[in-house]
Amino acid sequence: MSDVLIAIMGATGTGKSTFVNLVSGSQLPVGEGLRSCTTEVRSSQPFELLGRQVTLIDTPGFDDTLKTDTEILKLIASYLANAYRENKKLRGVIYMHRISDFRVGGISRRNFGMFRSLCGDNTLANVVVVTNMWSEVSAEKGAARECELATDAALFKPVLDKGAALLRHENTFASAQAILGRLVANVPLPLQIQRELVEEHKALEQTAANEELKTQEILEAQRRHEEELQRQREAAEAAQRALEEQRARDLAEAQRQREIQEAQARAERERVQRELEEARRQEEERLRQVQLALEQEAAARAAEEERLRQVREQQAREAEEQEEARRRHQAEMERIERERSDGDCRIF
Ligand SMILES: Nc1nc2c(ncn2[C@@H]2O[C@H](COP(=O)(O)OP(=O)(O)OP(=O)(O)O)[C@@H](O)[C@H]2O)c(=O)[nH]1
Ligand SMILES: [Mg+2]
Repeated sequence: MSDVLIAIMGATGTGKSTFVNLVSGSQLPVGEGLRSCTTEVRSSQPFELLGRQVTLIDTPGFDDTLKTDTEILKLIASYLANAYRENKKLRGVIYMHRISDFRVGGISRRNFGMFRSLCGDNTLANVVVVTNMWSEVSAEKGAARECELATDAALFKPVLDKGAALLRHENTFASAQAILGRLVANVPLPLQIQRELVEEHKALEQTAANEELKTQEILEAQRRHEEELQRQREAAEAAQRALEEQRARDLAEAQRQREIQEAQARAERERVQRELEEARRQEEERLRQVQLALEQEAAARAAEEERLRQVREQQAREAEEQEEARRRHQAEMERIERERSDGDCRIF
């Protein structure tokens, strides 16, 4: 029988089953897609390490895609309670965390919260937080994140302060063995959930883990509610934006239409203006022509009057000359008459 029992916990897809298979030679199913893979608590085949028989307990992560958190808690809690009742005590608990996660999001935090409430504070000396997937990040980034994780009061700092260790898993057999080597010689300690269920005979609903689950569920409901509110806010903002964009487009279109109409009106005004100009110019030209004709007519009339005046003068002159000639002729005739009369007298 194994004398060393070590549980592996952590969020789904963090490499728990891979770790178990690597070091124990088991063939537990390993996930490939995004779906959770391990949905039951499974034991590895026992293997020898440092002269001891070791069995690893692979657990499903909370936030499983197929099971609710309550179902997962029931599975893990009943497995651990049964093991404890059978006097199979845990010498260690490993919490797996991907160093490649660039953000420790809600799922990781919830899983770690559940992990803490399952373990309690008194067993933290037997806990190792294992970071893996180091091949997925640069050494500098990984080291910086490791430092952040170790000093984050909402994450690993409290457990490290209370005796837990933080170790790197290099995804090699030797690395896995080295991690387990830190745990195999531990004094077995009951986890909080085991004490509560077995020693204190609490119902699962009365345990700290269940309490944590409820808190997490409330937080999750709040988060979803806030997400929904945010979604609605964003939808309202998007609708408002769309409305404003439409209004801006309508305004721009109205402005464009106004400009077109103004341009048409301006062109029409200019056309009328040009026609008026042309008509005025033609009228002026016509008037000028009329004026010219009148002037020419006046000039012709003046010339005619001048000609008539000259004719009249000529006629007057001729009349005068004729009168003069007549008078001279008459004077001549009178003279001749007088001379003849005078002659006649002398004859007598
Ligand atoms: N690069 C790298 N990949 C790993 C490592 N460990 C596990 N993986 C990969 O991560 C994926 C998930 O591994 P699993 O062992 O199924 O993870 P799990 O924690 O058991 O997941 P669940 O059973 O769903 O809770 C698989 O594709 C593994 O090949 C590691 O150390 N480095
Ligand atoms: Mg698994």
